[in-house]
Amino acid sequence: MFIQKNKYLKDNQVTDYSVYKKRRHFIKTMAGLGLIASTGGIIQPRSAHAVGRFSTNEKPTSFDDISSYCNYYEFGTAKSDPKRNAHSLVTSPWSVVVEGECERAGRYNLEDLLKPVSIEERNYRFRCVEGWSMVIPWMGFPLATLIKRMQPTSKAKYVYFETLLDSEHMPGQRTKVLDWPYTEGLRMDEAMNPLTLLATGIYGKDLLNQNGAPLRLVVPWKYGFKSIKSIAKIRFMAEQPVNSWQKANMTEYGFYSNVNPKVNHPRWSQRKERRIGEFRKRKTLLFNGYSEQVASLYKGMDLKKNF
Ligand SMILES: Nc1nc2c(c(=O)[nH]1)N[C@H]1C(S)=C(S)[C@@H](COP(=O)(O)O)O[C@H]1N2
Ligand SMILES: [Mo]
Repeated sequence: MFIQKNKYLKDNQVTDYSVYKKRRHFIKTMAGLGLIASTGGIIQPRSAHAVGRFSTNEKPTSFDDISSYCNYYEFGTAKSDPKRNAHSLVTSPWSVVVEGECERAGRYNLEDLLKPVSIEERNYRFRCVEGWSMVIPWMGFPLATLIKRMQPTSKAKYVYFETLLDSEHMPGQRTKVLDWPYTEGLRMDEAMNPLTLLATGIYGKDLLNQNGAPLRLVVPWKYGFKSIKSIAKIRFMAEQPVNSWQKANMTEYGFYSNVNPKVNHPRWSQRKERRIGEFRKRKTLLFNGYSEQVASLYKGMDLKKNF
């Protein structure tokens, strides 16, 4: 049972996990009957709205799987390592440095960064480059909200992200598996797309450290490694940044990393995926099923070259 609520939710948006599950069932039933409009009590219009507008109604992966089967190399390279090791990460106090091509550069306390935003709930498909996928009920807010507030200049064409550099509390950083800190980047129009979230929670609960507390990126049409965890720095840039996995292996990992069943990884196919908790593989969908929202971003681009 998860009684700890997401700190960044307003009180009237809070539910615990058991209520959450009942509510989801109720929302689905009501939506099915066309009765969603006039419900009271714990059902938030916001949730119903979010479910309709951005969320998949596929069954969410269990909280246990989402928080046990992780990739967070700062805490080890095995899927089970982050859950075991990430307790050493200190997430409070937390601040985010904003720098580069913007008018509002500075160091922001997380509380100040989140105070004016409205946290939403969105079930997104999450597809890893290694061939597995999940459906995750994220809590978060659009990255676009933060970007607008920082007032990027006309030179800002890309947004770059960095995780904390702290080998004392991130034991994986004492090894050389990646060039630390972990970095990522998006083109400005990708960053501004309404699907792109900064997440603060999962299943109505604060993010656990292994899932990227206290603040992480979620880009649902891209492979999982683009969704950088525990963000400590955001930089507005004129040039395209290099991300950690590109740096590690340029031939295997690109800047765009859009989910695409027709563009294989050099060492394995990307045509199918295994949803965690299921046995039979599913066919992978172009842009992870989000074509309607994002295909226009890549019009005229060769997605085989820009992998
Ligand atoms: N800082 C940091 N962010 C990271 C990673 C990492 O190793 N370090 N791994 C990435 C990869 S490869 C994936 S698949 C997702 C996994 O997110 P999850 O463990 O919350 O499912 O996080 C991404 N973000
Ligand atoms: Mo990944």
